[in-house]
Amino acid sequence: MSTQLTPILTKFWDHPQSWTMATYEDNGGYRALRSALEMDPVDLVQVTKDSGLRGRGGAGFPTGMKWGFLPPHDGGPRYLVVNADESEPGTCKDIPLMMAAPHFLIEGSIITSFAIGSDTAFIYVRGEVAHVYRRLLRAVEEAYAAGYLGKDILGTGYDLDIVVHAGAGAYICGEETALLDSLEGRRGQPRLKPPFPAVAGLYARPTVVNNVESIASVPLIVGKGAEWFSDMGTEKSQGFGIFSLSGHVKHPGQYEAPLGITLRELIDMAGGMRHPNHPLKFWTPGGSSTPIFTDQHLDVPLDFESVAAHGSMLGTRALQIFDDTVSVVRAVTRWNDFYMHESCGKCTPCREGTYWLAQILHRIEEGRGTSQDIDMLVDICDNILGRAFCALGDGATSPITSAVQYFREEFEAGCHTPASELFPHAASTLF
Ligand code: L3W
Repeated sequence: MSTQLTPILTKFWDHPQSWTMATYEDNGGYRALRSALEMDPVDLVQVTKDSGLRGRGGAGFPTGMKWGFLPPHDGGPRYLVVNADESEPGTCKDIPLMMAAPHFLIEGSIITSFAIGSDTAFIYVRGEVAHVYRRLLRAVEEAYAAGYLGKDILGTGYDLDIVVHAGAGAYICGEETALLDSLEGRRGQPRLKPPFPAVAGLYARPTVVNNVESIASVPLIVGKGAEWFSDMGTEKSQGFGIFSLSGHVKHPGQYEAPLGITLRELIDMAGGMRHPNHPLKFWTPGGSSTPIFTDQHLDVPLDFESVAAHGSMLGTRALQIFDDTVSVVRAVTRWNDFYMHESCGKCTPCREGTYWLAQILHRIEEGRGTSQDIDMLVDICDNILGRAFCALGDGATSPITSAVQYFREEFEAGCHTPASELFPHAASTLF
């Protein structure tokens, strides 16, 4: 397996006009669309299955299989909905991708819509990122003007409209069914599954919901072939992905590489740790909703299976890197504050649980913890895990239980010493 950086989706991000149709076409853009529109949609689904592409939004569900779950066409509407509500703490790949090269997503959306027999696609983008919304609107306009969208695309008789929709900035709307509720004009709250969106999604019609990076990868797979993609990565986690490195490395940013690369290799590519005297202490493999890792995990291949085998999740490949100036208690407390704030309130374990966790975590962070607090923290997490309505509740517990597992002594110190005294140099930097 190659462990080199593999600039594919990120290949021309440095170009001064990288987001324009002209730059995209100069780099081979919209050629795959021409081939795709000549193919049988069933074969397009098969190519995607054969490539091994798995959802890049966190869960890693096989993309082609998801498309294949749509029931046979009954003549009524069916939809593609792109989840562009990137908001998992530390995740910063879809927003830069949409800013730097939005036409990957537009071309991928057209090919996917054709493959699943949809004539309307929605891109649901975070409301806070108005610049991304504007960039997508412009890219969609360009695609209409070039005849890639609208009626009779490229003379093939296929019609497609893309609607770019700005959400109102709620983390829960990254959960696919809450996103659909929000798109329908309701308060975004998760729906019971099943039925999965593939069967009853937007307006109760068959709907494919995919992440931005998944859909942006489709033109490359169609253009270069399933084997080109499946030759990269590992046996079960094929292809490449964008890894977002943030925190205490010299050059934080997006690094695109085959799945299976290790954090050690990525840190080298990012110029090493920020300060030579401050080594890596802990990190998240897939955003703050995944159990944390430590320096023992530097050589774990970053693919779905290997990360899971070590007790965490590849998630969104949001690698937040913390050196030894950081209090793990403080980091976990901030993450939990985020989940408490973002809990939609629909289910009790998440709504009340994150609030209870906040009370205890703040006590420990401030050096006022009690001897029962750590056990109570773990007990509340155990009672949220698997009992919340959606993944937000489970995600909130992951960093806490893993932090107690690896750094229990820091939580114990919080029974008498505030984190600000234990880690005096961290307050003015990250956490
Ligand atoms: C039809 C079946 N479809 C599963 C579909 C399902 C969905 C996909 C994956 O959570 C994770 C979460 C976060 N028939 C199906 C089926 N599907 N069985 O497959 O489903 P699921 O439930 O495994 O995952 P999910 O609910 O999509 C995503 C984690 O990702 N995460 C990411 C968070 C990122 C954000 C953001 O930035 N906005 O939220 C980080 O780790 O914790 O575990 O499409 O319909 N039988």
